[in-house]
Amino acid sequence: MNKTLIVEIINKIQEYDTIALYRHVYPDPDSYGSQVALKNMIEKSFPGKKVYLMGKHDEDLAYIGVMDDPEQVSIDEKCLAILLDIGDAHRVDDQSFAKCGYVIKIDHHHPFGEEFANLAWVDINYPATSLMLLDLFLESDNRLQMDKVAREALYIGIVADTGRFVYLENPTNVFKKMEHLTYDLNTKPLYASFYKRKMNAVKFMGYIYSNFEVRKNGVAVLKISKEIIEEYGMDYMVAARMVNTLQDIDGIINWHFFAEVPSTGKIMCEFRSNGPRVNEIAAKYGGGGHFLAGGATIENWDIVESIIADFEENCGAYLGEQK
Ligand SMILES: [Mn+2]
Repeated sequence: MNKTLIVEIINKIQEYDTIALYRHVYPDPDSYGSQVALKNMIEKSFPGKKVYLMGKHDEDLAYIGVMDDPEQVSIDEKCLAILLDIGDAHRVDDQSFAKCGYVIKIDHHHPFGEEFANLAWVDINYPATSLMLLDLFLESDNRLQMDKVAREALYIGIVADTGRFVYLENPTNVFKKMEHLTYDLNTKPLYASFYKRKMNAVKFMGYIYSNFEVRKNGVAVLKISKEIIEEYGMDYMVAARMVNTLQDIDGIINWHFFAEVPSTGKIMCEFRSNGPRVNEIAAKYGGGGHFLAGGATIENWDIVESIIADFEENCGAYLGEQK
């Protein structure tokens, strides 16, 4: 938590009449929740400001909120851009942020490359950007208000990015703060929306369990061809995001998915680990992410085996250190 940055961020919000909130491509509940919650906070605290939710709308996340129609939005140097849950400039959904007069970034990803925001609050110790926004609120000395819309959005963002609190080493601090969100929420319908699964995705899960390969040094992989994506009626991105279907398998320390993008032939990669870091190998192939969860998009299948070899070597070194 950084009080000076929090004060500076709120000062900037106060200064601008038009504020555009951005997040990463392939949205998840944390990025959506951050956007929706911050919009609510700004509108409740500073009535009259125009706040836009930027990025392509995702129907599966509509229970959290709805993005603005890009046709109705005009971005120029009079706008303040706030980028939420984004490590790198190329991952911002809607590159119009570059036209804004000032750019703030609030994020918990491991940063790659040079900082491009005018003001950046980046802290990889936060398990979710939504939790950073809860701190922004709690440390605002009552300059920020929010209502149920924001509290639900932050709640589901934190639940999602912590894997329902499973990824935390110790949840005490998070639990203490959650009380500021949950005191009058009915979380049951939120979970119902969060957990709802599509029939074809459940059937595809059967494909995952039957077809993953176990490689050297505790590395499990699944290659998903465009034919398989078609057969199951899946979206390649949704398929790749189901990577954690393979977590918690005895003897597996890395589990990675490679999904072919039907329209381009590129391969979307998702890397997961319960020990050795994946982010350096992800960066080597043009990707990024967190220490234990990252991804990349690569040109074609030819590169996949060398990525797997890198992970096998990385896991081998890790296993050697554990002895
Ligand atoms: Mn996040």
